[in-house]
Parts: sequence; C-alpha cells; structure tokens
Amino acid sequence: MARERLASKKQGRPVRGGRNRVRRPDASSPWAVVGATAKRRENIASDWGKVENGTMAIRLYCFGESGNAYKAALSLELAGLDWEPVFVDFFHSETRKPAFRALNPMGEVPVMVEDEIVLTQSGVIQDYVAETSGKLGWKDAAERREILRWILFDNHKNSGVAGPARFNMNFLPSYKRSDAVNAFLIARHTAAMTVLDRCLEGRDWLVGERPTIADIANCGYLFYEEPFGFDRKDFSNIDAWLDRIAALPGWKHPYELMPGSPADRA
Ligand SMILES: N[C@@H](CCC(=O)N[C@@H](CS)C(=O)NCC(=O)O)C(=O)O
Repeated sequence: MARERLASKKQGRPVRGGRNRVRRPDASSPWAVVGATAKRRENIASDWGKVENGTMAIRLYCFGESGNAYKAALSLELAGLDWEPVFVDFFHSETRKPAFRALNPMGEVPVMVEDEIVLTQSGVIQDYVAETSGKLGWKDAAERREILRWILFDNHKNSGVAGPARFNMNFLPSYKRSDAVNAFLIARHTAAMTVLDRCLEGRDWLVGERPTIADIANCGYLFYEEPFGFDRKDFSNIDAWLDRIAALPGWKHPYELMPGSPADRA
C-alpha cells in the first residue's frame, strides 16, 4: 500500500477508547480452509474478529500467556494506536485449526490485521507499529539496523528460549516434562540474560536515549511471574531497566493487556 494512502487511513482512525466486542473465530466456517490464497486470507482476516460496532481498530490475535504477543500488544499500546485484542484459545489448540492456519500458515500468534494488511511475527508487527505511529522507533537508518539487531537477538536467544522454557515448566502436562530439556533451556537463557545485563551497563535503553521496540521485544517474557529459571534480581541492570519500562505511561502487565491467563484454567 502506498505510504500516502496509509497515512490518510491513519488520520481517519478512531481515537483509543473502551474495548469493543469482537467476533470469535469459527473453525467450522466454510471459508476456514488450509492453504488459502492470499486473497482468501485477506477475506478471512477481515471477517474474523471484526469489531461489531463498526469501528475498525487494528486487531491483534493474541492470548495473555504469550510473551511473543505481548511484544506486539505492548508496542501498540505504548505507541497509542487504536487496537483490539482478539483472543486465540491456544490451550484448546486454536492455532492448529484450519481457521487460524488460514490466517497464519505458520500457526503462531501474534497476528496483526489492519484492513487488508495481515502481519505475523512479533518483530514485523513492532516494525510496522514504529513506522506508522512514529513512536518507539529509529532516528536514522543506523538506529533502525541496531533495533533490528536487538530484535533478532531477542527472537533467537531471549524470547525464543524463555518461551519454550516457561511453557515446558508451567503449562505442559507434568508427564511430558523433561528436566534435562529445561536445564538446557535455562542455561541458554541465563547466558542471554548475562549478555543483556552487560549491554545495559551504564545505559537506560538498548538503542539511543529513549525506549524503542528493541526494549519492548527483549522484555517480552521478563514480566511473567511463572518460574522459568529467570530471576530479575540476579541481574541488576535488567532489574532497573524493567522498572523503567514498567514506569512508561500506558504500560500494562501481559495479563492486563491481553485476554487469557492461567487463572482461567485453574
Ligand atoms: N518468532 C515468533 C514466535 C511466535 C510464537 O512462537 N508464538 C507461540 C505462542 S507464544 C505460538 O503461537 N505457538 C503456536 C504453536 O506452537 O502451536 C514471533 O515472534 O512472533
């Protein structure tokens, strides 16, 4: 889409307000077909989760336990964009069902939909949020690359390891858990946290002098209370940096920002 068109769409956006009611997915719907064409995906995306009072906010397909979705949700929220969460029932295998696979063949949340734009991968959504809102982004091309560098670090060494460690240790049925696998993941994640802590020495934010989507990516899993071998008190720079993030206007804990939490399954 041409940038001017996008810009004019943004001007027409409703201001952020109360949460609207959104449609729930219907896996039995005839349009829910695996291997849908790109056009079909757009149609699906524009139907599933449509805001019922007619307001078209950005829709983020997410659930509270997902730190990957939290990166996208917190970026949208801190950037002040108008968005709506659409609950994906991950714990009842919704990401494996045809309706969801038609929306994202990768079978993962988060998915962001704005009109005909369908984005997946938290880093891509964050990049879109920064670019379209002008918030949490870069001043120049060098900063943009530095932000990308930290997002890739997060996806590979931080969230990409913390996510499975936390899932295995808290949400996997106990008979499927492996101490050896968890020990391996915790060791990998602790090494990444040591790197992150050193890089935060003497600085408030990962890139430049202000919070960016690089910070939001790397904190994706670090506010959750469920144990996964990470204790922020072991890393003084990370601890102080998480306090700075939590003090940003509009910050919310993942279970406040997105629908779904372990309490629902208790
Ligand atoms: N690199 C992806 C990772 C996304 C991801 O792993 N999402 C998990 C939830 S936290 C998921 O939807 N998994 C579905 C599944 O494994 O079936 C991103 O950053 O968006």
